[in-house]
Amino acid sequence: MKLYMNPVSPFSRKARIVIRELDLERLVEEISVNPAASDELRRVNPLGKIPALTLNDGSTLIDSPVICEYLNDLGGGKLFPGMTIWREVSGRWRALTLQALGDGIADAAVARIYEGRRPPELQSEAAIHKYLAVIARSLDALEGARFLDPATIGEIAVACALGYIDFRLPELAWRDTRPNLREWYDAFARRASMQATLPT
Ligand SMILES: N[C@@H](CCC(=O)N[C@@H](CS)C(=O)NCC(=O)O)C(=O)O
Repeated sequence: MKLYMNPVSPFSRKARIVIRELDLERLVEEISVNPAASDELRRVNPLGKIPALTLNDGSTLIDSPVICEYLNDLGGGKLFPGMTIWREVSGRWRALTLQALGDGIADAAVARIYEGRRPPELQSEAAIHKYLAVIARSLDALEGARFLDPATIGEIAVACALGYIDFRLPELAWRDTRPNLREWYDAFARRASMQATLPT
């Protein structure tokens, strides 16, 4: 299998963490691409986005939640809690909603960075303000969130979003006003899978 990714992309990082958490490294070749300039990526993913995972039968999976759930199934993981009569059903929806919140923060952070790369006369202050407001509101919500151990895809998605903000938007200084989130993230960031996938 080939994972089209980039070492800075928070969505790619989710898949790369799942691969490492479930010891799937020898099954997946990671191919670093620039999504803005890779014809090969556009051939496998018409959206031109990373991550994309090509399977050995020639098919392709796109969108990090889909790719991560496939990898979780392949590795027999528990990162996506199931819905059985034995298990608390809400566990699955909590994990998926936390993933959606983490991905939404990453979406807003990536959009803010892309906006800043446009020619100054085309940049929209209103758009940047909106992206930053989404990030701030969502981080405030996470300050009151309950994070689980063992972690799920929700915890992984939030950690990838925070790692991206640290890398690209350190001026947000999100730790200053969110001590609970800081304490959880700083411990989570010590995991081997997080250390092996630091944005570079
Ligand atoms: N919902 C997608 C988002 C993926 C995404 O936005 N990836 C960015 C890089 S971090 C990208 O490929 N951007 C290129 C573009 O939008 O043209 C996912 O979860 O995989």
